[in-house]
Amino acid sequence: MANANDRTNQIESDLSLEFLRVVEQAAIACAHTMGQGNRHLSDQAAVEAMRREMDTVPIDGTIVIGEGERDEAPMLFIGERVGMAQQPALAGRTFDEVDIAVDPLEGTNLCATGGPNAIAVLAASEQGGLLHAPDLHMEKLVVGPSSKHVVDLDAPVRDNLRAVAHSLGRQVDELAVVVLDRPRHESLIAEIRATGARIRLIGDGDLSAGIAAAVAGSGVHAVMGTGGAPEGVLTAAAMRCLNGEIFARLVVATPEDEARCRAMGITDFKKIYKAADLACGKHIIFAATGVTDGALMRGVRFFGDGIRTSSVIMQTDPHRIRFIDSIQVYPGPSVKIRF
Ligand code: VTB
Repeated sequence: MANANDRTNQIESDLSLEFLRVVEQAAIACAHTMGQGNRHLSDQAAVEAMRREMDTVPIDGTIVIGEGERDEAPMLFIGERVGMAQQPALAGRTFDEVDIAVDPLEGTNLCATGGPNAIAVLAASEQGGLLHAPDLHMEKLVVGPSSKHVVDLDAPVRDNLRAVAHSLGRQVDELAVVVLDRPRHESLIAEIRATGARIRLIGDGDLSAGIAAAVAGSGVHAVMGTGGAPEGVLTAAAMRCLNGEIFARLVVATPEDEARCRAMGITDFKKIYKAADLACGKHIIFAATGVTDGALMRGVRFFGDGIRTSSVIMQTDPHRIRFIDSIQVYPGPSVKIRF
């Protein structure tokens, strides 16, 4: 007979596939808007599709990182309850309580312009397993498994890059560091350039870049600089699965920022968080589908006979990473599928 642990694993492994279709549907919906130049339209398409699909997942879910607080966002707002437990017809049935962090379209501008690395993404854990982070900026340093014990958020850039290069058995000028292209990173970029390391400046999407940094062979060795805190929590969930690391500190600049932190239970504004702090859950699931082509996942392809998506599903328990290539086939007798 299955013991309690087996049962949890069973539930989780089933759920990871349920979450796969949630991110697939979000990606497909917004991919239809690729290049239309309307980031709000792209985002809305992803949010609506994700919300709809989420309610068919057998969970009692709560959004802990979402599209903003209730009055700002009509759907997938922080605190919103999602999942099959919300269906009146199923009242009385019990479902696992799951906390969920979503970014239905990470890289709205990337999708709107057809740029690379837009993804639909979510992370889930047992209750309390994901930090309720306010939508502030966050300083971040993301590295893969080989480099996670040799870097420090407060160390000079030069020291960190030397350490990363050494841990990867290469020269500093053989590294590729991803940095968001923002005026606030002017001095960071100058410091990285001074070391000779190569830089890939990106318009958006430090989450995709963070995932890539933790996967050998992706061509990304570190992500540096300040991005969004919600993306930081999602990155942390991915790091828990990939054995990489994120070092992160909230940017709390004003009394209003402080108040927003306090409202979420955060009182230590200087704390350097690691993946296990931002995503402390025992059971973490991370699911992402490519919207546009990226380092790890291809974008959504519409090919006449169906729709092809490329996704990654990762979980901590059982510890498993799956790269998934799905084809949704249109009805018809002469449909052709290619390998
Ligand atoms: C980054 C980036 C995101 O927000 O986190 C960024 O990775 C941070 O905010 O794709 P700023 O735009 O203020 O720099 C995004 O661009 C959008 O969520």
